[in-house]
Amino acid sequence: MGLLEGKRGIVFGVANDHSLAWYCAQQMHAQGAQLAFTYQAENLERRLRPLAESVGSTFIRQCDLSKDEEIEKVMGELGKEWDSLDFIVHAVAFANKADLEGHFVDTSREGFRLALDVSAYTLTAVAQKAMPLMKNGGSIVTLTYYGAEKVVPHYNVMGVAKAALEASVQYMAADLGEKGIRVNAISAGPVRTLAAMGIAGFREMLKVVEQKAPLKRNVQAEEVGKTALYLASDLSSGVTGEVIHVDCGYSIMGM
Ligand code: 0WE
Repeated sequence: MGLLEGKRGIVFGVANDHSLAWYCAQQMHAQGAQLAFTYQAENLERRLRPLAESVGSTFIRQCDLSKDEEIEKVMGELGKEWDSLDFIVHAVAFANKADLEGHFVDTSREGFRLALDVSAYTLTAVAQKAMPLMKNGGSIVTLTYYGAEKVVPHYNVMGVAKAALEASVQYMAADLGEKGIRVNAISAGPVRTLAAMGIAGFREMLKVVEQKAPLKRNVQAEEVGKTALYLASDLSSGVTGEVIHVDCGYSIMGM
């Protein structure tokens, strides 16, 4: 009997088979969950569709999370297929490449707005529009990064956005607790995904983690997926408003 038998969830943020969202989805599917997926832009459907179908999903929709109408439309359509929704995986972030290269202090108003809108506000937007479907309580899981807590060179406006996301997790957990909805974040160590590709010095970051982290290695995407499974399942029934570090212990070290 799977941990998510009879449960239904929607996953935002699968770009390809390296995506952390995809590792979450695989773990959840393996434990009996039924899954729905969305993709942000047309060119991403070609990648997502075969993955989603491989875990038996029939609900695959385009949804630009920066548009309220699109979120509402998708939730409306989901409500026609499913009478309730049990969990949400939010693995969505974006900042302009230029804002991840120079100094944070040089961030433009528009770059700041974009990063916070896509990387932080979308969690609230999705929860808001999903609320009518989450009739039996549920679990909302998002992904964050250490750059929210401490300065990571070049993470810049994304660090500020993740700080807003982590604060949103707490406020949402407080609001939604009475409905039996839990809201948590996983702070994942760096993983080679599309989002990490082309980031100057990413390889060096992986080496630093290997040296400094208590476990003396980098985190595996599957380990992030397993934590998402725990958070979506009844195993974590007493946990809400939390940021769980899945980083081989990196964040506990002072030096
Ligand atoms: O949250 C992230 C990455 C988020 C991200 C990545 C990109 C790359 C391509 C957001 N927006 C964009 N925009 C693009 O145009 N991570 C935790 C991975 C990451 O990104 C970094 C990191 C790490 C770790 C950027 C600088 C420094 C470290």
